Amino acid sequence: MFLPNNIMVTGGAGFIGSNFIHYLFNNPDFQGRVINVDSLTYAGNLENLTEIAASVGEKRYFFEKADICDGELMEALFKKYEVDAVIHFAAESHVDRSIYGPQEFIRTNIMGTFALLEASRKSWAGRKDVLFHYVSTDEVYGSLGETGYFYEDTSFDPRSPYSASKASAEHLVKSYFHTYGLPVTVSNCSNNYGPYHFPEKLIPLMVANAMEAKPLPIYGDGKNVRDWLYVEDHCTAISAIVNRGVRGEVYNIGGESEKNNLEVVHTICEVLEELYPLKDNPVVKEVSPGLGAYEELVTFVKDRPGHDRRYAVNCDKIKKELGWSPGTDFPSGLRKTIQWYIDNPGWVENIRSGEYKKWLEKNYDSR
Ligand code: NAD
Ligand code: TDX
Repeated sequence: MFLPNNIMVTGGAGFIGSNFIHYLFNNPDFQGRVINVDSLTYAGNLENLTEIAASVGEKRYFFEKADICDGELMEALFKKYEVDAVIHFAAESHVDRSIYGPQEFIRTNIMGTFALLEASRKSWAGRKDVLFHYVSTDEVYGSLGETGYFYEDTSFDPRSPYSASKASAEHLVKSYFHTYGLPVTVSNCSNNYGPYHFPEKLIPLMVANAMEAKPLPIYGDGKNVRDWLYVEDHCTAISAIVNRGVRGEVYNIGGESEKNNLEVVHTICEVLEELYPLKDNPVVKEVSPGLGAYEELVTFVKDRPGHDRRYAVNCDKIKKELGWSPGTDFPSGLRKTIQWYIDNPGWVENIRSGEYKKWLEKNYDSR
């Protein structure tokens, strides 16, 4: 049973938000409505939701092209749709972009969250049968050495403008619980991967580049560690928190799948060779006929400034208290993900030939 009826999903045209909307409509227990509020930045892609718009139609799925920083508009949408839950994904989400241009991160991630909190507080006026869920990140906790884990009570130590903006917004969300009694929950999640992942992030970038025989850029020594979570498991975790989580509480979500970047890229190359062998790849045949293995495309490049060394979350709390656990292990999740990119070449092509390409040309020439 999914309790809220009218769920505002912010950032629903992005990677995790669109997967969450798919998850909701694939779940027979959910009989409510979804209002997808997204301003369609470079990362927002309505193509992620074509099937939903077609299958669910206009009775239960609504798209509103809107900026979350516009508080008045947010309030009007609360009223129009009688919103009783907000699942707040909308954000500038890419660490590298936050290094090149932090301003939009401060605006959307901090000011946008503030505007939504205010809209919730005013519209819900003390109601307790409502929920504001903030999708935060494990990056707020900082960087780990070779051992240890992030726990829900680990002190914040953000290192990039991205993680600092997410931490700042998370503080605001918690303050609205304590000060105004706004029913909130927060989740701090590790690195997601899966379908519809924008090809600027490690896994989709490596898959898409390898398929096109382009270099696979590894930052620094490639030994930075991330804990990988299949995106569908993130959706089930959020659903558990929304339905059963204690209001005012924070839950870590992780995949219990630590890998360093070189391991990830090596596995991608291996799986790709199995699912899409070089000998059957028309682009490779044309542009790089002498290529002996996808792995030969690996190129070490300058390190990311302030590159966090290791993230690893302890997620015992959500496992014990809400009975959630990650259902997909890394090998099978990665296989499904790579197969999705092989089956959907047009999705990447549309992105790479549009806004993203223009941005890349302007900002990333030096790589
Ligand atoms: P994404 O970049 O793919 O999607 C973000 C979406 O937000 C886009 O559709 C974009 O158009 C929209 N958006 C941006 N600014 C907006 C604004 N001002 N108003 C309305 N919409 C706006 O991001 P993602 O990877 O899906 O991440 C979603 C959330 O999950 C983010 O809050 C991120 O911090 C968090 N998170 C992501 C990961 C991960 O591995 N991707 C891990 C932990 C937490
Ligand atoms: O080209 C690359 N080469 C490379 O070596 C890219 C894009 C990344 N990397 C490295 C940097 C990181 O160590 O791979 C690792 C993963 O990088 P990203 O995919 O950019 O993710 P990360 O910086 O870890 O942040 C992600 O997880 C936490 C999401 O983008 C965030 O939104 C989320 O909060």
